[in-house]
Amino acid sequence: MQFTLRHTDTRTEARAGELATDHGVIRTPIFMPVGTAAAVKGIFHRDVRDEAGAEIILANTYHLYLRPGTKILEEAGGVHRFSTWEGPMLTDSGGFQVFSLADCRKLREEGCHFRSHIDGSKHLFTPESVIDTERAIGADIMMAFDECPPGDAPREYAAKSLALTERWLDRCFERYAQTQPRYGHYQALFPIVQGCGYPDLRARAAENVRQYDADGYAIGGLAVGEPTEVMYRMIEVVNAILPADRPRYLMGVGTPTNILEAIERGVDMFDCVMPTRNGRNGQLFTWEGTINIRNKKWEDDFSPIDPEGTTFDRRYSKAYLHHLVTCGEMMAAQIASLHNIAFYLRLVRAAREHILAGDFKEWKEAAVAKLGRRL
Ligand code: PRF
Repeated sequence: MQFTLRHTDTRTEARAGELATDHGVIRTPIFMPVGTAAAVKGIFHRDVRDEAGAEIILANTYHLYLRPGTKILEEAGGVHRFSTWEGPMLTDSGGFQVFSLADCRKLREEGCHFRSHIDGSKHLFTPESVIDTERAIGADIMMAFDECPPGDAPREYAAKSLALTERWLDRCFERYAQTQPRYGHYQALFPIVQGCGYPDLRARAAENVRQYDADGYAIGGLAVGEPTEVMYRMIEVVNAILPADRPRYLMGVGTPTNILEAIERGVDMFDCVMPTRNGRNGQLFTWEGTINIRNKKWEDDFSPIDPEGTTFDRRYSKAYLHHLVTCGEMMAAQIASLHNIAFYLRLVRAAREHILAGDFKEWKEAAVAKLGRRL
């Protein structure tokens, strides 16, 4: 898996690159829409790709392991063929979902015992079993199995948890080396840096993952309740240590402002449920700030959802979308989700263009001044 840096900004750490996978090239910085169960909620693949311009989507090992299970995925010939998403895909390891969704978790040296949030059945995830499951799913990028402690974890817990994540990482890479991709395309394995809000633990964690000659590196354990300034500081600490010639992926982040701040600090890849989840609740992201389309003030605003949007964003008015939300029409959630995904992709695409043009810093400051407003 080849990562080529096209340009590194001279005044910030921002980078523009290209990550080549067997399912296509991803231009970075990139946002990856979340398709937990191998579907971006409420949006046809065609629209995720052609309308929103997504170049890679993310699916989840925890969810796909529980349903449909690896047997069906293997019979289908892997997740690309099963879902008909033809572009690059990434699977998160479930290390995060097990901790946020599953019931009755028991964390042990060997792995994590949990009960399914669907039917209460008992399961065990180990670093080895997660790699096997990710091989069976067949995404282009697999994530290592980690523990993600809460944002306010005390230092002692954070250090213990990081040590466990590091032992698990070693087992992940060992299993990775012993197994082969099943469906004829290459699968990368990205390690995940943990360490909560403690700069020395983060630095140690970044030094540790560097030892693996990975195709890319992820920063986890952020946007889990810590102050935003702590998150930005941790990104700086970690990115100063991660190899400059590999992509860096900040997991589960965040608002448009968070994404631009992280790009400025040298992050290349992002995923977040915010555009789809908040879209389903009627929140729309625009360059001028966020809109709550449920608000009565939009009932007679016939201007487009986003005048700077694609053909699709210009087609529907705020008043129409307000009406659909009020009536509980399914299309309201679909339009809002697609709009938000398209906006996030335009955001990272614009960041890339400004990095290449050399005026990223000024552009980012002006964008951030408006993005956080509530309209
Ligand atoms: N680990 C994994 N997935 C994640 C996270 C993590 O720490 C986060 C934290 N923001 C989101 N998704 N495996």
